[in-house]
Order: sequence, then structure tokens, then C-alpha cells
Amino acid sequence: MERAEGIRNFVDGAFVEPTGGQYLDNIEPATGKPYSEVPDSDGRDVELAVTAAEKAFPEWSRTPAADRSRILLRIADLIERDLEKLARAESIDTGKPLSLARNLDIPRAASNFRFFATAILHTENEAHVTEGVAFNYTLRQPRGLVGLISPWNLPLYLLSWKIAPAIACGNTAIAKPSELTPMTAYLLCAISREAGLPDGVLNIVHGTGPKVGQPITAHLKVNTISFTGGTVTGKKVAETCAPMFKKVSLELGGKNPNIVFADADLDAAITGSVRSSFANQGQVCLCGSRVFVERSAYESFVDRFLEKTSQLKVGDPLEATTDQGAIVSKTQLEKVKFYVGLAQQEGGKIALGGSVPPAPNERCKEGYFFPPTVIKDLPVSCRVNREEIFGPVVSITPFDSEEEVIGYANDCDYGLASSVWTQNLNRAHRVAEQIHTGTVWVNCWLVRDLRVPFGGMKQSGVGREGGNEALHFFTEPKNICIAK
Ligand code: TXE
Repeated sequence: MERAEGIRNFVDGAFVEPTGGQYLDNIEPATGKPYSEVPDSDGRDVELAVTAAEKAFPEWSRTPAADRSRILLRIADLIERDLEKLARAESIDTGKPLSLARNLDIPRAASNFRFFATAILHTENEAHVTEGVAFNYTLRQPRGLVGLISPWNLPLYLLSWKIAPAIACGNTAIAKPSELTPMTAYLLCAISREAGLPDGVLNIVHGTGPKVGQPITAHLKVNTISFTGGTVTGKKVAETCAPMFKKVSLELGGKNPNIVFADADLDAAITGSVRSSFANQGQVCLCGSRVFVERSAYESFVDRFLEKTSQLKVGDPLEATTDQGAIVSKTQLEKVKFYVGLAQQEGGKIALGGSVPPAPNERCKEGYFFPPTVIKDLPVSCRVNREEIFGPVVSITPFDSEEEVIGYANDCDYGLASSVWTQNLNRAHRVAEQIHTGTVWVNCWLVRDLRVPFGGMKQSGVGREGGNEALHFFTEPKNICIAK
């Protein structure tokens, strides 16, 4: 692979070197080799970005919504124009199949910009008349300088899900993508400049969590933080922000139950469960990593689930026939292998996969590959069924009653998402109301309407993204009360 263009920080509308002149290797997961470099920035670079964002804020926050909307719509159009380039960059950077980046990640990034570009044209302000006394109206104003920190699994999809509402609402932003997958964030900068986004509205500082993420979260002038990543890091972000009374949104990990009742449409349940188990190599916080099947359907489901899963092709992410690409990093691959080993110690039986496959081709002989893996017979509350693996590994467990499976589903430190497969409408409503997750999909998975609240409870995070939740998060409500 030819060495890709060097990534630079984007500050005040210009591409700049990191102050310290240091760079990190950016590894291609499919080959295990460096293919580009990413700025190893530090607090000095964050300071430059904050200064730029502060300078841009007065003008941008006063820019009419119609003008902000036009620029964000242009960004969406340019993302679509550059779809192939962005999809290829995302695939190379993350190891995900090019087909997945082309069909999911990049189109959703365009949708994120388009959604919030139009949402700000239709917001309503509340008014309350205190009869005979006063007239109240609620003004929602931009918060100011916001910090946006995003993870490596869906890089442009999740970063744009923060940038779009933040700047649509009139804030200016300092964003930090994961150091593992910086490329599409870098490519977005030229797109935003071409779309006419004023200098300093969006600033992107590349680098590690401790050297760049932490200074962003700790900066006195950054009063709002939107974070997506692991629960451990989420706690560090919360610890930093709490004493500074910052507004924080935390979108963290998940250990999502996928519940299949015997009365389900099993064809749909199996197709949907294979997808929810292994999409993006299982590296989606919404993946259904704990599969529960009603006992009377268990054997049949397992046989057909294994058969369909065995048809998934692990391969070079750039090849059109690939269903499963590479795991994002050597560290993440080791984490997946650790949990597969632990599963066997905890009594699990590997029904499919479980060990590193042969390299898909010469180019990828040192890549980070792991096959879709299915584990049976695990104790319900063992570590593998409680801890987030974030890889292509699921457990399948039978259950005997609705009450029992709801108890299994809720006996979890996370509460992000769940799926329920049943053709009994009453049961669907009854079970969905009792499961402690922020999203419950019934007879589907990853159906996403951008207007709905998105997020989790317990250790899956705090707050919600999407729709009005995002518009409210990135604005400050003010009650103005005028005496009669
Ligand atoms: O995420 P991190 P990692 C889970 C998954 C994964 C685990 C760790 O289980 O194995 O999290 O993954 C930045 N202050 N998810 O290590 O560390 C970091 O640079 C401020 C679920 O990749 O949480 C990156 O930009 N920022 C998740 C971002 O935080 C800090 C998706 C996320 O990195 C920081 C990804 C700090 N102290 C992983 N330390 C989901 N919910 O989708 C790091 N960062």
C-alpha cells in the first residue's frame, strides 16, 4: 500500500503540524503495518484550537440558522460526492469491509449533517403566559466552545453525529477522533472548508486520549463535552468534568441481550441475529453479544445460526466478497482472544470459530483477523457474559420463561440496547417495557430514525444523542419573563 497523505491538525481553517513535531504510526489493521502517520499532539495544540474556536464563536453563534443550514447541507453533499474516497479511507483505517463503509458509515455521516441542517430550521420556542402578570418565553442559545471525542469503531459516522448538531446549534468545536482511526476526520476538514464553514468553527486535534483528550475535557473554556468510547475512559471524562460543572454526554459500552422467543419468525430472527452479532466484526456498541433463545426453539435456532454464520467470509476488507474484515488493532485482537480463552475456562463450548484464521491473502498475512465465534453452555452470569468484548464473539443461552429471560437481560452492568424477536404483539410490548436498555428493537436490529433518542443507562452512559435530545444538549435554555 502506498503511504497515504500525512494527516495534519485542522485549526482555524488551516492544516497545521503538531507543535511538538511528533507523529504516531497509523497502522492498517488488515496488514498490521503503518500506512500513514497521525499528529502526536498535546495541550499546546489544544490551546491553539481553543483560541481559534473562541475567536470564531461570536460570529458563528450570530449566524442565522438558514445560513448555518446551507453550509451543513453543502458538507453533506460533498461527503456524498466523495463517498468512494471516504469509504476506502474508512475501510483501510478501521479494517472494516469496504462494502460496509460504503453502505453504512459514509452515507450515515452525510445523513447526520443533513438531518441537523434541516432540524435547526424547524425548532420551536416555548412560551408561557402567567395570566395578568407576565409573558415568558424560552430562548435556546448555543453553549459556546464544545469538546467532541469519538472512538475507532464507526469513526466518521460517530464523529459527524457530534459535529453536526454542535455546530448546527451555533457552537464552535474542538474535536478529537481516535488516534487509531484518524483518516476520515482529516478528510472531513477539507470538505468543511470547501463547503464554506468559517475558520475556527470546526477544529480537529489528533492524538492520544491522555495528551489531547484530557486537555480538551479539562479546558476551562470548553464548557460542554460529548464523548463516545469505553466505560473506563468515560469514567475518567466524568471525573474531570464533574468538578468543573461541565455539561457531559457519555455514550459508552454495551453487553446487549438479543432475545428470541419460539414464536418468532425464525428466518428473520436468524438473519437479524447473525447481523447483530457480527456486523463490523462485532465492534459496534449496539451488537447483540448475548443471545437468548427459548428452549423449545434452541437446538433448531443454534443449528441454523451456526450454518448462516459459517457462510460469513473473513477476508481482505478491500475485496468485494468480504463480509468480515480485520479487528481494529493488535490490542483489541488480544482482548478478543483473551475472552475466548476465558470462555473455555468458564465452561463454555466453542461451537464455531474461536481461533485466528489463516491470512486471507499475502497482503494481509500480518493483519488482525478473528472469525465469527459462537460459544454455547456458558453460565449465564460468568465474566464472558458480563464484560464487553467488542469483537466477533457471542454466547447463546436457552431460557424457559419470559420472566427468566428478562431477569437474564437485566442482570447486567450495561443498559444500551436489546432486540426481542416474537410475533406476539402483547409480549413484544410487555417485554420491551421491562428491559433496562435505552433502545429495544422488536423483530429488527439497528433500524435507526435520527429523530429518536439514542443512548443507554447504567454503565452504558449518561444522556442521549439524536434529534431534539442533541439540539437540547448543545444549547442552553433561558427563561425570559416580561411583566405585563
Ligand atoms: O476506547 P477509549 P478504546 C469500548 C470497547 C473497547 C473499549 C476501549 O470495549 O475495547 O471501549 O476502546 C479518547 N480523556 N468501546 O480504548 O479509550 C481516545 O483517544 C479524554 C465502545 O478505543 O474509550 C478516543 O478518541 N479522551 C465504544 C476515545 O477517547 C480520552 C466504541 C475513545 O477511546 C481519554 C469504542 C481521556 N483520558 C470502544 N482516554 C462505543 N460505545 O461505541 C482516551 N480518550
